[in-house]
Amino acid sequence: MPKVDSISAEKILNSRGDWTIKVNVVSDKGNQESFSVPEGKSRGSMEARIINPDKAIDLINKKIAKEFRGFDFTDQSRVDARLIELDGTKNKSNLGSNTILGVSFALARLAAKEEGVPFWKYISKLSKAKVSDKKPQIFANMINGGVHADNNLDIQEFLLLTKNSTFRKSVEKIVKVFQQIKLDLENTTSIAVGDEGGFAVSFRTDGAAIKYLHSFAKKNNLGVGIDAAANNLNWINLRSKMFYKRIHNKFGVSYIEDPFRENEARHFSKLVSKFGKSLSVSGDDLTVTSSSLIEEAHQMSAINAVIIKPNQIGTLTEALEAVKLARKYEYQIIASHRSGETNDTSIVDFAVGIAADGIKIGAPNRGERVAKYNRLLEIEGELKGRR
Ligand code: 2PG
Ligand code: MG
Repeated sequence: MPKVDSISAEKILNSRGDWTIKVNVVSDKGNQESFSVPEGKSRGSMEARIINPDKAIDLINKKIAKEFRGFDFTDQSRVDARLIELDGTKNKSNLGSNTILGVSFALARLAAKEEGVPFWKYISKLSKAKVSDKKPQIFANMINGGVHADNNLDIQEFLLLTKNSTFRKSVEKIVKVFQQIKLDLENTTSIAVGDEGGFAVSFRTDGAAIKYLHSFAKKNNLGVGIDAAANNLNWINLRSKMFYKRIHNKFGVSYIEDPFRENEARHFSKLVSKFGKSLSVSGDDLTVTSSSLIEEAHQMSAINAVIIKPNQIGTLTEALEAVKLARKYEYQIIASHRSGETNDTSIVDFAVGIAADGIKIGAPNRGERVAKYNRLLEIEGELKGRR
């Protein structure tokens, strides 16, 4: 059995220019892998706790490296159970979710390398998913607002959704439309982009931004969605409800993430019962990739779609458990990057490996997002045995 030879961590920058950690691992056979930890800005209060990167690095270099030396890292559930045990808290506040996720994913990547398979293939074995070059579809951020952009929009993300296309066709379409929008906006305003690469321009209203995207969606056979990220939205719920009804009926919006605050599950439920399958009501801050919170949401029929972000929960194994539960309830599953990213592309392999229905990787713009678009293209080649 291959064993851990060394684990070390270093401080690197993320896409916001904030410090994060990169975890490097080496096996006793001399194979090496690494993983760089992303960080969200609009976080749910129940997410596992991040700790200061300097402290995380210290813990990895001094404590975790020692604990894992000689450890068989090919059993991911044992790796993650050990990390959880070492932490000893419910919300990972002792070691920090960034510390734990860094080690969990770096060792999973190393196990894939040891087996000589791409990371998505390793994930698909763990999740028992049937991979294809049509899963995930891209939920592309075209316009950024809320806390991710310095404009007048309250809604955080305005998305275009590809439909039933291969990775290459999806990427090509999103890139084409992104360039069309850029050309169009350039005529009237200076172009700035938000944290996830979507245009950070101002519109008369949030509804006007959706109407604008809808015109491009119609011409290009794309869906329209939003992440309201309502924890940061200071609208009264009556206004939100009327707004969601209008954008669904008028502009065909078929995906709404976090339509209400994380403590307002009962309002989520009303949306689900009102629109049924025609609208994906998705939990992000509501469910934070936690099986117990997904279960709670299920008890209340609060969602029919769910965001999966491994760093919200802290280990690969727990993220896969959340996926399993979401599958059992037949939810639409959307794997997601964070707004603070690095060039690490593991989230794309994760999404392909669990055969997610969708993936959020921002716009085809900004290096850390482009890296993920390119990884999707690369994986299509690997799936077809061309690599
Ligand atoms: C979200 C995410 C990613 P953040 O709310 O879905 O798009 O943002 O990483 O800031 O939580
Ligand atoms: Mg969200």
